[in-house]
Amino acid sequence: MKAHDAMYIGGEWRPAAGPDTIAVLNPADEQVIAHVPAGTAEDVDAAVRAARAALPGWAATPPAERGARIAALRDALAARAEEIAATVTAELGAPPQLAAAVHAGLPIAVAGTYADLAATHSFEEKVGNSTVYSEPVGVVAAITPWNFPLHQVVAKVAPALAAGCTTVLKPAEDTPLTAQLFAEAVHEAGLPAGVFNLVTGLGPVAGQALAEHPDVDLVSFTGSTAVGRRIGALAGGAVKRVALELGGKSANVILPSADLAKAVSVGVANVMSNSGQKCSAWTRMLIPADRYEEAVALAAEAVAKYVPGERLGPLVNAKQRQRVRGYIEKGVEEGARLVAGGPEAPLETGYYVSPTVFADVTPEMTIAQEEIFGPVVSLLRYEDEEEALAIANGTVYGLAGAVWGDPEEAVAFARRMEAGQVDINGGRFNPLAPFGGYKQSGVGRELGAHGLTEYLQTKSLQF
Ligand code: TXE
Repeated sequence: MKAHDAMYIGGEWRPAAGPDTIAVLNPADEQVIAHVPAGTAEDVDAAVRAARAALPGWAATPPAERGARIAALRDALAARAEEIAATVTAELGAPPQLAAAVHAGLPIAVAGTYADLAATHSFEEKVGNSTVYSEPVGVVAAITPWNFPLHQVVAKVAPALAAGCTTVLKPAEDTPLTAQLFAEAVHEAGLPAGVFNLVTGLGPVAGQALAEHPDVDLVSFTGSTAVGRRIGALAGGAVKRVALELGGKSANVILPSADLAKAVSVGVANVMSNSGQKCSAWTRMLIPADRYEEAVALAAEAVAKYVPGERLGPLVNAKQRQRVRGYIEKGVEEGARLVAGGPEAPLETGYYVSPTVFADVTPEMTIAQEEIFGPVVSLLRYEDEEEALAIANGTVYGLAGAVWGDPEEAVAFARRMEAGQVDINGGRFNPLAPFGGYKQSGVGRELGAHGLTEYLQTKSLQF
């Protein structure tokens, strides 16, 4: 697989300060496909300096012109769509169809929304005798995970650029090749040198150095709750802005008035997609007690379609596979009923986990409380709506969810859920809708105008 043996800093590919490299593996066959440089604090510092130097010029560029550059970036990504999909398949293991439609297609659409928003957003408003200006926050550090290697990057970098900020990206160590392709697209789109910089490297080294860097004004992080807490504490201590997108344990609430067969099959598909490596996955299916066994049979039928190595890809690495298998074992230990799948590896090679369905899951079980991040769905029963709501809201998380049933009832229920984004009767992805968590799922919102606002600060002039 093609890889740059360098960092993208100040508009050019520069050799890393140190000699260390990171091996990139294909999780489907466990083979090393490339090496990329492991950045150090020195590389991070060079990248932050380049971003700082580029800030005044980019911040002063008229928003419509920033929008035109982002549109060129969108086009450069679109021209590479096939290469992006193939790279995501190689370093994440995503099945080709998913890689093309979601991993390449979705971020290209999101980049397009920010090309438009930069041009149309109102960066100046009159409030009584004041004029309020929305100005860029400054130098943005983006620290991203591996589960959606391009989307996570675009969801941070595109709004930051639209706002007039300059950026330093530290992508996940498992998926740096897609990030390098993004840097190529930035270069081709003709963004000014230093507006976007890429440092590949390990979280505790390059990521930590970036999060701690005194000349970074805002840290936008997506990843584990443990690291998110740490970054939040660092940012708080330094009084700098922070956006955190952390875990989830979303509820898929099937009301008595729902089309049960559809709700169950779409619900299962939602958790199997990307092998369950999705913070918004509807991992807890809430079913009316009198339809419970019917739903269990439907879920078993739906999950059988996800054949490992075909429609179901592997997990990203051995550590994640170990973690997910551990949760499946825990589910069995705590008394949940295994309806499909289990902890045994379905294939000899590759970090695959069997698509797994648990029935008789109760709200306090570990598998109903903690984020598993694998192809595992838990079926819970409820007696009435109040109980369903208590279960839905009964975790520390509050990222996403779904409600199925009569539209009015479903909306009324969704309004009582502690979650940042809820799909009604299946919903449809909207790249302009804000995405982010209530409670411990995070701080801030991504996508659309709300996502843009994260990267702006306001100044008011009184007359
Ligand atoms: O995440 P990490 P991991 C959850 C999911 C998963 C678990 C562990 O439950 O099973 O987290 O995944 C960088 N300072 N999510 O271990 O370590 C790291 O290099 C600064 C949910 O892969 O949090 C990478 O770029 N940065 C999730 C990024 O943080 C540090 C997506 C995420 O890695 C750092 C991924 C440090 N000290 C995992 N340590 C979601 N919300 O979508 C690591 N990093």
